[in-house]
Amino acid sequence: MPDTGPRVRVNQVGYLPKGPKVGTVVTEATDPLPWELHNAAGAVVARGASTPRGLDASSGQNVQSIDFGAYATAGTGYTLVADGETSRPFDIGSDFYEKLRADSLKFYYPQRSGIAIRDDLRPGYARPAGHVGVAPNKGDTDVPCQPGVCDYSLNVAGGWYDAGDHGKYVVNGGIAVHQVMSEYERSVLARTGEPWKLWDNTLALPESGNRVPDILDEARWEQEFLLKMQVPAGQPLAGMAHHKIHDAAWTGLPLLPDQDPQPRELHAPSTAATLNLAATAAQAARVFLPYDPAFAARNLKAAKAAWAAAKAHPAVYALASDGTGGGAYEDNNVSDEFYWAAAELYLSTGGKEFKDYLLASPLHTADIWAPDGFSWQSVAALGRLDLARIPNALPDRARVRASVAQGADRYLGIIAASPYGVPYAPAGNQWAWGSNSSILNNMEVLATAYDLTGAAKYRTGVLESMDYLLGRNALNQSYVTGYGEVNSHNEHSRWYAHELNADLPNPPVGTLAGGANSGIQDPLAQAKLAGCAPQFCYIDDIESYSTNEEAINWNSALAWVAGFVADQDNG
Ligand code: 9MR
Repeated sequence: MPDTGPRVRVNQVGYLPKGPKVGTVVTEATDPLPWELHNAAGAVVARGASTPRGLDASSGQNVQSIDFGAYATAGTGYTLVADGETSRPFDIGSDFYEKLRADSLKFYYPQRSGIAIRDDLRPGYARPAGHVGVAPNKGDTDVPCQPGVCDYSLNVAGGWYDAGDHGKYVVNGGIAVHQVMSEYERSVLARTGEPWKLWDNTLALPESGNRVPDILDEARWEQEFLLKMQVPAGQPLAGMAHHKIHDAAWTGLPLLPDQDPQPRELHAPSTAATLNLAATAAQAARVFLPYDPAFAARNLKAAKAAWAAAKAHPAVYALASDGTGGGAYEDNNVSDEFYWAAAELYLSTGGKEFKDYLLASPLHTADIWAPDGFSWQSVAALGRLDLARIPNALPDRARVRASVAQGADRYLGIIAASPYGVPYAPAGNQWAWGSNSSILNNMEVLATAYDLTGAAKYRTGVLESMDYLLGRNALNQSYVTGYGEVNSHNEHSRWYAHELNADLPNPPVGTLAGGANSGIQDPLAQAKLAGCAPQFCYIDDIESYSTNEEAINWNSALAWVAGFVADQDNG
């Protein structure tokens, strides 16, 4: 067992003054325990008795919860005391969530491929452009297909590196850029949104000052890449999208992007990638329309071509076996990708074809709110959430909106049944690779239900769930770099490899670690964590790629939720 510090667990970053405040004490006691809230001077400012919650299956711990929500005075350096133990310190306030809104999005700029990272914009993170054709890189400006896949090459420079590797994968880029654009759309539309917080000059980007919201400048860097992955007109499978582009063989750590000597290869097109392109390009068409109508039109054209190509080739699957030199991102069920793409195309065009497709799809009325959340492989919820959130003329829109609240009610039930209060209940208690993103994606459903209904229980559910990610958990640590007294900061990455080379930085503040993963698929985790209860299947070591990587689709979930939470400081 690792040393996890004091047995009283809190959100080590902080609690909103007008939000729920829950702590957790790990204890043998089964009767309620007295607790005290101390301010920074050590004075007792609140007290009460804890609530026994019983044995937590995700940690193997007996726990009790401490509700100090009635205390609402902003300040720093609070601690919670119970059972002879004092928690790590925390704040009551909201500034930290405003900072997290920006930091979780600032993560993307130094994740960019094809551009030098400027030190004036990210002090300590400057590095040369990766994969622009300068030796030893083979470059992404002229990438051939894998042998036998096609006989052309494409300029696919740019985009975001997927994670701690140098690969670029359309399905994972798809969900990530969608969630970033969706954070923007939510903020503009939501009752409690503060869209100006995402406006120009908010993220310190090369594009800042161009009168376009910085969040959209960042999204565009990825969307331009996704467009480049489309099979050109005149070629076999024209209109489809190549599934991915990455190294021919896996590389080791550390390795800066510009130092990667591996040949780069385009992998075969897939229906899943094609529909990710259709969905994100359709979304980009409406999101960018006020800022750059030509870019919007280019996206709409690509989206329609991708949709037609997917209809013509509906079952071209990416295989699990294609995992040499990069992730497989396999998927052999694309009904959910069709549904999501149809939803985005309908929302941007109002077209009858897309409306008819949606209304005929079994997924349109199915219960799609899985206890383990949506993911890059399972995207029906992305369509449903947008059909609920974004104004449209669907005849059953009221039912669509109600279905989001039904999903959110399921996640509230999961929180209530979880002694730590985590909105995540994977089958067989097997926590997945990237579980932190699954938790955040369920929080996005809760948050959307709050935006749609105004029912306080959903807001409470989101805010209490945030505690798990920021320290109220079995390991007593925050999973966001730079947030919380003890936080993940050695995430697996080839260039944030400070643990291996002191000249390199740790990941930037606001980087989310993948999180507890029952599968522990990497050798380091297998050596150190064998037999772990789910919450203990995590180690903040750069070698543990299956529990501790950083990734664009995980930070997009964090950013989306951080934006929502930052908007809640008004009440
Ligand atoms: O996030 C992906 C997870 O759902 C899969 O189970 C796992 C194994 O296939 O791959 C994860 O994605 C990784 C990708 O394959 C390569 N780049 C890093 C990604 C995050 O670990």
